Amino acid sequence: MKIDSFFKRINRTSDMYLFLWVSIFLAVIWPHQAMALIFTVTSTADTVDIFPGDGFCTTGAGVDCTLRAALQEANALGGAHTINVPAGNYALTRVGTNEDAASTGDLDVTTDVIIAGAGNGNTIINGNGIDRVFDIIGAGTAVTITDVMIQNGNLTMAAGNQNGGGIFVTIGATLTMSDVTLTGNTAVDGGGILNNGTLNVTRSSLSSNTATDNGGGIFNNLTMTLTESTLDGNSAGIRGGGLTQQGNAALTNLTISGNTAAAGGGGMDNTAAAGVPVVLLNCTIADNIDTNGSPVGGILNNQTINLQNTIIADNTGRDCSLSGTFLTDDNNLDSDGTCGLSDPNDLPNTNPRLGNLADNGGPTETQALSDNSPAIDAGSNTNCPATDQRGIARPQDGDNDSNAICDIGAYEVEAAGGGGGGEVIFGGSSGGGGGIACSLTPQARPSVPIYFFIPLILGLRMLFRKLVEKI
Ligand SMILES: [Ca+2]
Ligand SMILES: [Ca+2]
Ligand SMILES: [Ca+2]
Ligand SMILES: [Ca+2]
Repeated sequence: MKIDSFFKRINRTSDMYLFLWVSIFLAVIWPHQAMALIFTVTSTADTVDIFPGDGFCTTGAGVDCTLRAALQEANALGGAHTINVPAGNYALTRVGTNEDAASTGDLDVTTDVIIAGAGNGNTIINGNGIDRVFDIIGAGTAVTITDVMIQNGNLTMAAGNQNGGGIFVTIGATLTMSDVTLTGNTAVDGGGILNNGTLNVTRSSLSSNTATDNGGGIFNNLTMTLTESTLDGNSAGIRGGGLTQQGNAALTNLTISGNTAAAGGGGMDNTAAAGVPVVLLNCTIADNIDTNGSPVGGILNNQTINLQNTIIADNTGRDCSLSGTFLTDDNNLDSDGTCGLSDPNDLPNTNPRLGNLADNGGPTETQALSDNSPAIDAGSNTNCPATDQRGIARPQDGDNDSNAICDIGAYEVEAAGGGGGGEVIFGGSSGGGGGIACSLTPQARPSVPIYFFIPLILGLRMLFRKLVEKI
């Protein structure tokens, strides 16, 4: 239709006001990009958004919002958004690896998003063996994942990038993960996670993940903090059953237990470059296995690791390799004398009398110290974290001599009679809602597409014409 004839048709006052009102209405309701949206997933189906970028998470099947659709919508809008994922089993079914638009295979995240489940036993995101589960993409992308289980990602059958079975973090991206269980994921390197960016893990369990090469639980290439978490039952076909470590790493209140590697470092393999800080503070590295002929079940260290208040014990073969350097800040314990512990308050060649990995309270499993463990009150209060891995306050007077001193390892024995501290209660799960389709916060507003201004422009033009006619 020609513009002139269009104007002739609508050249009446009522049409003009209609255009004005429509344009004002659209401008008001249209979400602006700078504001954060909150999407609430309403379906466990694995279907795509019908129109990514319109501000609404809608798959076209009724009003359902799926996890994949919510990510597509968030990615298309850009900015920072929140996706609440209620309890349920969210299995990926859209086959297609090496795709980065969240349309097939893994769930690609290219903008800042908080993905909040309803608890790591309730919200289960299942890779279903068709690809990895999450792909965190792009320099500056910051993603937070809480209160979900991530399982059954598998990349070993695919061509292309076969690393990071549960999650892959690209260069420049940041993943912050808390209260997450990551289990049963498989890849070539980094069965659970491969990190090329920044990885922060808190109060999480990485268990029974598999790397056919290195890093069963995690393969870290750049920057990583692991806090109040457990890596257990992970395996590697070559090195680093629990963890392969090639970057900057701060491990605090961490348990690495019962992991297996075929060629060294059942618990952990460290090849960070010289001078890159690798610090283990109040960690317990125990019962890890190396199936190699000259095994190092605990830590295979080819560079430098700084140990503080840390237990390395009961691993098959050797607790530590001889090839690297262990800088100890005192107050460490090993069970076979292989970790080079020589400071006055170190306890080399000492049985820490650890319990088996078990639920001892707190969000993750730990290995308790038995009542007569030599690790009790044998740590240093310098740099001692404010709680143990479970959230129990440190230090406590575990040997009942009226002197509260930090224990060695990730577990703090509570003082008899409850003196010396108490449990620190962490915030609860951020649960997903339910029932209502993709909900927008009232202030949620992406930018207005230019075509929404067309009625406004036409209306103003008509208003101008009317004024000219009256003059
Ligand atoms: Ca949409
Ligand atoms: Ca991808
Ligand atoms: Ca994908
Ligand atoms: Ca103590």
